[in-house]
Amino acid sequence: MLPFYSKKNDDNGASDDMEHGGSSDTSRRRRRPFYVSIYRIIVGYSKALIKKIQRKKVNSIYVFVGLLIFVSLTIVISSNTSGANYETNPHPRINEVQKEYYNKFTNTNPTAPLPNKDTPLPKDDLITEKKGTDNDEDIINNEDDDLPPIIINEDADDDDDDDEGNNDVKNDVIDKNTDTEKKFASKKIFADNEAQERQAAVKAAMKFAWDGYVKYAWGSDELKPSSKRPHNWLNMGASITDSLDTLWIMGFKDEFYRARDWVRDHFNPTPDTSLSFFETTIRSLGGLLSAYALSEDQAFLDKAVPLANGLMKAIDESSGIPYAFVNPKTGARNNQGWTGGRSILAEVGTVQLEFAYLSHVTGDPSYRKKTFRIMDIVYEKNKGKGVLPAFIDTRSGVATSGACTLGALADSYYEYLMKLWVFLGGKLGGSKEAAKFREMYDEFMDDAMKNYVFESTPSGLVYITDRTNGRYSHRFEHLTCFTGGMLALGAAYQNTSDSPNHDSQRQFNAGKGVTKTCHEIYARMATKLSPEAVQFANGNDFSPSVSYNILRPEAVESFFILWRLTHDPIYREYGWNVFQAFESVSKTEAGYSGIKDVAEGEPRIDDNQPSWFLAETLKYLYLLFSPDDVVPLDQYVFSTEAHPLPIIGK
Ligand code: DMJ
Repeated sequence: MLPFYSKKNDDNGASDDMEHGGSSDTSRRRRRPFYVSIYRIIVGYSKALIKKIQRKKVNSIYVFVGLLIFVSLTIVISSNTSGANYETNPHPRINEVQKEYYNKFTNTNPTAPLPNKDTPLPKDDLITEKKGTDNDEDIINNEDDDLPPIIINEDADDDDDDDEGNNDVKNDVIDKNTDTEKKFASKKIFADNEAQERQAAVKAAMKFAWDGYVKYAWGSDELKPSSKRPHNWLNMGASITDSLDTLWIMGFKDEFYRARDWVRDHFNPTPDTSLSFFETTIRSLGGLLSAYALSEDQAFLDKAVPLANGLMKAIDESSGIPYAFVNPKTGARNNQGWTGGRSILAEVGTVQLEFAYLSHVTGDPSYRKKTFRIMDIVYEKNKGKGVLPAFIDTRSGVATSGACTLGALADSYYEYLMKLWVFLGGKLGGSKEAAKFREMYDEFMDDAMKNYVFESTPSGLVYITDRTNGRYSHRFEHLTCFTGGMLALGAAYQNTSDSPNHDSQRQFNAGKGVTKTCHEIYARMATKLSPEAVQFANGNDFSPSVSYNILRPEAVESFFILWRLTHDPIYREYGWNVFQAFESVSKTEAGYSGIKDVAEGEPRIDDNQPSWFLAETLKYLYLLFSPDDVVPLDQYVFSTEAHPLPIIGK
């Protein structure tokens, strides 16, 4: 394996220090947790008790006090230690999944020889986009040869006449006669019939998955498609809020309005229970807001506002950093024990698009101000460290521990820095605020490109890995496949006045490289489905290290973005291959299910249809086979849960 970036660098000490628990003054100033003090008292007491026992001087008062302290200590430790209100986490699934990431991805115990700083530098041709590639016909290059290829969709209306008589396409969009809906009336015909057929197949898959959910799990979070039962973990009807915009975009009008009725009549935005700030924001609030943006139906905003007001209580007033869980009614909030009572980078940094859009449509700036402040604090408190450790001290905003990664627990923090810049109009010149997000993103991506991007042997597959205490794990998660689209979009949209000194060409190529790797990971498995994570090793490319597949969207998300940016047909082929694997392996009687091991000849299903399959995976596949003006990238930005929100900047 070879480091992807051609420049040798010696300036990564900051990150390493940080990984050791913080080189900064802030970490030294941190107060000793109170349970450590209690622990010390107990040890002292136990020593005294043992002496008494040895001298046969123990009496019943001593034993009673001892028992009392033991029981109290057990309760204190098991109920978490973040300094907020501690509640038992009512969402075991989130705990399970996140804990699993934590254990699997922070444990560095590589089984194969790993590359290091002395490993030879990469070949130039892998990191330099050359003119004369197959893509040249499909893309319009910037005048400056050093900039990445950018698709200019000037002729979006030119084909108007061509689609006369193309009934299938017209039937495919909602035909209610409002301006908003007209935006989704496709004006361009497909480049070929094949794309149209594939789009129809994806649409049929959505119908099948949705119908199963409606029949067996209506109103619950998710469908168990094999046992045909509901599954709840957020208790917010997650599949409904997550699917609204997909239904709209695909033209499922009746289904969309039935879901709207459920939201209006049954969705409780302020339940008296503990909610995940992040999951509820991206699946419920994001889904409602996107549905509002597309349909302009007030019912969605009427629920989004009280939901957001309750969720905002997760933000600690003094530090400005949110806790992981909040009760929207009482305001009680807490972090989880397995994070050491800390907040998670991806969770604090992946809510801003949703809240900023809410400010835009309500005219109330507080949602935007408070959530943008989170980004400012995290950036300021960790300036110069490069790619950050994934755990954040809720009281200070300092990134304290965990792997430095663009993957699990951190991923969408970086995605949102770039997308906030797009959302605020950065691509077109934007505001100072937009430029600030772009600067943050560029700084992190510079470090990522120098220190986290590698290339495998023998196949030269580009991948991005994580680093803990200076050691690379060389694991690559399916979750990290989103970086393909993020890097490519960030590079293609780069605006020289906002980020003059960053190597967009290299980032664009890295994005393409990662996207190709993600397809390869699907293609090399017996089931043609990607495992959750692979381990790269010298001379052997990769092998699965976490074998399940849970219908995640990140690979098809990157195929979609790269398709829109390059129009290279390879991305449609990639997407079609993955879709066919879902059809042949993951489809059950009533919906689509994750599988337990992608390497098994006869894969066992896990009996869960995650709401992101409807929100993201099928939506991105559908858009991959759609004309460019179906949710055009120059007008919409996709949230991390693939909910399109209109770009509000000029
Ligand atoms: C989704 O909920 C979102 O895409 C999130 O950002 C990451 N994980 C899942 C999909 O894998």
